[in-house]
Amino acid sequence: MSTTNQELNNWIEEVKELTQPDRIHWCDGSKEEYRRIVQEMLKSKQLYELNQETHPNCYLHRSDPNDVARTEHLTYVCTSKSETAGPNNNWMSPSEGHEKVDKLFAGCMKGRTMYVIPYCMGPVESPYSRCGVELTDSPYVAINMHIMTRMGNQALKRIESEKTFVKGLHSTGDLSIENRLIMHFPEELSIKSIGSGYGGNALLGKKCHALRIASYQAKTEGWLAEHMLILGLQSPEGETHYVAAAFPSQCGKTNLAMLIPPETYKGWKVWTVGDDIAWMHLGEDGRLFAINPEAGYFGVAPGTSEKTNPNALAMLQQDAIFTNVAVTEDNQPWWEGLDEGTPKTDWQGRPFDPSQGKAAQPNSRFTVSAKHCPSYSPEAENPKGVPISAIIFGGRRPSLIPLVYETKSWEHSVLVGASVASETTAAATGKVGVLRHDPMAMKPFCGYNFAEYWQHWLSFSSKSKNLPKVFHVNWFRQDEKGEFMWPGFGENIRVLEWIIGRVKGQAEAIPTPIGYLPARGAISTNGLDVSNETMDELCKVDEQGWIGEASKVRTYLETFGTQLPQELRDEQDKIIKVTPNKCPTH
Ligand code: SAT
Ligand code: MN
Repeated sequence: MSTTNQELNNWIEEVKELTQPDRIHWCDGSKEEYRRIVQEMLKSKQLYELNQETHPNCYLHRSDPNDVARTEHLTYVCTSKSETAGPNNNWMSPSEGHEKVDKLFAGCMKGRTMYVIPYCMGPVESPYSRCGVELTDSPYVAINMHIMTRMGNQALKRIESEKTFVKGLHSTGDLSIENRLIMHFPEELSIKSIGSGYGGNALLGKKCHALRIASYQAKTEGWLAEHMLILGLQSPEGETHYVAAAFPSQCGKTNLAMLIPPETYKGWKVWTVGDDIAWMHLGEDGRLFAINPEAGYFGVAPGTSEKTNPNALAMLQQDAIFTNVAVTEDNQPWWEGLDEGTPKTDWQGRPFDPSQGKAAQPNSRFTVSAKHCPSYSPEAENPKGVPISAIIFGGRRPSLIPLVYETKSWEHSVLVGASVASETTAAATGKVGVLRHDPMAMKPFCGYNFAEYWQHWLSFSSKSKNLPKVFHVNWFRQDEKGEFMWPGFGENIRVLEWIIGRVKGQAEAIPTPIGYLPARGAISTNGLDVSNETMDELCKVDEQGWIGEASKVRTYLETFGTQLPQELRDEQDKIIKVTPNKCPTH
């Protein structure tokens, strides 16, 4: 097969010469193709069949044990000037980047098949969607891209008429960390990734394209590419408000996006538009409209249960790929947090022995089509996107940060987004549980200098008077005993209700220096085992604590030097006169 797009043909020829694959397979995106690749992978033991009675069409993939998460220290943004990438990215010049990575690509596909995967991020009919082509020697990537994107013929057709696409070259290489590099060339709209088969490093449509490359494009074109879930909250009166929320990886985006209201919230319903990425454009009326560029979920398995996310459990009963989970005696997928079953084999295929660690890898994942989610919103297919009433930022913060507060202005919102910090998780290699700055939950994903990114966010207030209200939430506050103070999960709808109440000008709030906090009783605790004292504690401002927090944030922001937008300093000074560098950084 080939295409009428000469640029694509030429590029494939170049890559063929460099990587020397034995065969080339053009993906058409059909169900038959998916089944064929699965069959081949079963034969070569890259996939294992799970219990087909309980989990029809579900398969297990086991990664190389040193390839189970994103490797941020091997991820680069290669731009002609280092300032473009900024202190928030690892930088290399494009010429050095190509040279280093091409050496690793030389001959790497010998004996392998190269899959050509044309894909479209977003509904194929949407003017906001963007296409790419991933060339990969990984059949695991091919079947995951089948689920995660609109791919094959439909995408190729759009590429042929649109004539532009992001070029993504991927190979698992030898899977060794020494020979792993994830390189982005935003100025050339291209990606080169080698040495890892893991989701965020290898499914190039996701973080590499839809966040790093897209954020760079979004800046020049006047829109936003964000690490945000999108949900619709429908009230008993039938009114639906859409909300976009940014939390770092493994902080519950998927659970919030698929929330099922508790008994006390009869008549309420959450619709899932997306669980990880939002592309937002200003509409004619000045509202922000969001599309989910993805077509599936690549979610964290551990902790997913009947209590935390029953919708996810339901959608994982069929047609799912599980990566690095454990299996039970009767061959069902298993992970820590599930109420039923016991693991017989751990994620590395060994008989489960608790002394060797957890049964499922802490960053084990599922891949499943968005359409299988019982709360999937038909609006996810709307080419115009959904209008966003509220944006929420959040992170894992055991202390200080209240359950929820609303910002005072758009400028303050950008400061609050830029100030997001969170404890690290197993989604990236490195130590877990360390507090790190993660502005807008984009630290690992912003394809250019954060200082310019904040400037870009600030610019929206001059373009529209109809922007969403902005909030910060924290589901993870702990008491002195280390117990979570807020029940979270389905009960988070109480906070969403207050947020939408604020949007409608109905819910009560108290102005404080850090923003508007819920008035006493404004968040319903009806039917909840949370005392008034706990609610007071969750919704109070600890002034001394905030002075320390602001000081740490300022020290971090000042690392961006003269490029840091003055508005952010001014906003902080409005809250408290901050002296940076007095406190040690996080
Ligand atoms: O990077 S992944 O997309 O694989 C998962 C995550 O960290 O959100
Ligand atoms: Mn994510």
